[in-house]
Amino acid sequence: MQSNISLASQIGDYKFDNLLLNAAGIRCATTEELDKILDSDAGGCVTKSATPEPRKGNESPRMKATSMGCINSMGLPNHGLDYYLKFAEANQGKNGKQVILSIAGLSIDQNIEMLKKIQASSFAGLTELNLSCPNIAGKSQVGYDFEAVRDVLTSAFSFFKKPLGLKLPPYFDFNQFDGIAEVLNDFPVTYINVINSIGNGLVVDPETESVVIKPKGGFGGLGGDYVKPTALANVRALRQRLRPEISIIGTGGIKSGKDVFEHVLCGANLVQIGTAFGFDGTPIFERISKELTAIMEKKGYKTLDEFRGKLKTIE
Ligand code: HRO
Repeated sequence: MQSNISLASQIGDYKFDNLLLNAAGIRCATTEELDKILDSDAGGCVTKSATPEPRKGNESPRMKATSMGCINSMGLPNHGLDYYLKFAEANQGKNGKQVILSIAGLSIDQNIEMLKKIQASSFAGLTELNLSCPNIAGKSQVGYDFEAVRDVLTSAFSFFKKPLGLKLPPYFDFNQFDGIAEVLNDFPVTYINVINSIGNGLVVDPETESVVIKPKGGFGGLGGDYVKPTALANVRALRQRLRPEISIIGTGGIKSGKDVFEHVLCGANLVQIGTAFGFDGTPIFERISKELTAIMEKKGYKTLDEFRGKLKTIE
């Protein structure tokens, strides 16, 4: 039976037939993996965050699945900006699907250098500037330093005229929600993506009496069930504080249609799936689409707009 329920959404001028995307970093480092996502039910794909040159990343073991999700300290292994930019130029808009190009320089200068290259290229899609990688030893997450965020955006928007999104770390205090929103509202940011993994968690194996990943003494970014309430809080708190023109991608703890429904209720325009996509691969996009459609059907919703941001509070 043909459903009259739509999972279509939009960010800026960019239309997505389905609000589900992969999260940067999971099964998206090669063109083969990216092609697979574009061939699935996802509304588009996001590339592994790129650095100016290819990187091998941190030493293994650098990712460990747990019963509640995963911990990683990959350290930005990637094929370098040229590789992903070429893919993005060739595939953006193909079959009505968007390619989001993710970049994560190790300094402001590297980010500006990459944005200049993207500005000069034929790529006309969305670029996602990752200001929240928790796994580079000796580098703190730019997203926690609001003056540094202001500096990078001031430099970027002095020449970058294409649509720009920002991948942000999780915030935990109302002062942080207020502080980052105040900065972002001063710039023509197209969207934000919240949240990156919760940085510097520690998983302990009591059998071996050891940490489970090698880099940084075992500290790494948490994803999966651990992070959903924090992700929902960030989507909600920032939706309440950002200019309405700034869209929000909700990322964190999504493994079912119910999880997507909750992210949209908090205000997400699109959502990205990381840990669970790592576990299940591309069939997850069809399964979650069906689950979300069933929830909407039961509740009598035909579009995401009918419930987006409409989370109720208790009087
Ligand atoms: O590559 C990584 O270690 C990594 C990145 Cl860039 C990121 O943004 N988030 C994460 O959990 N891992």
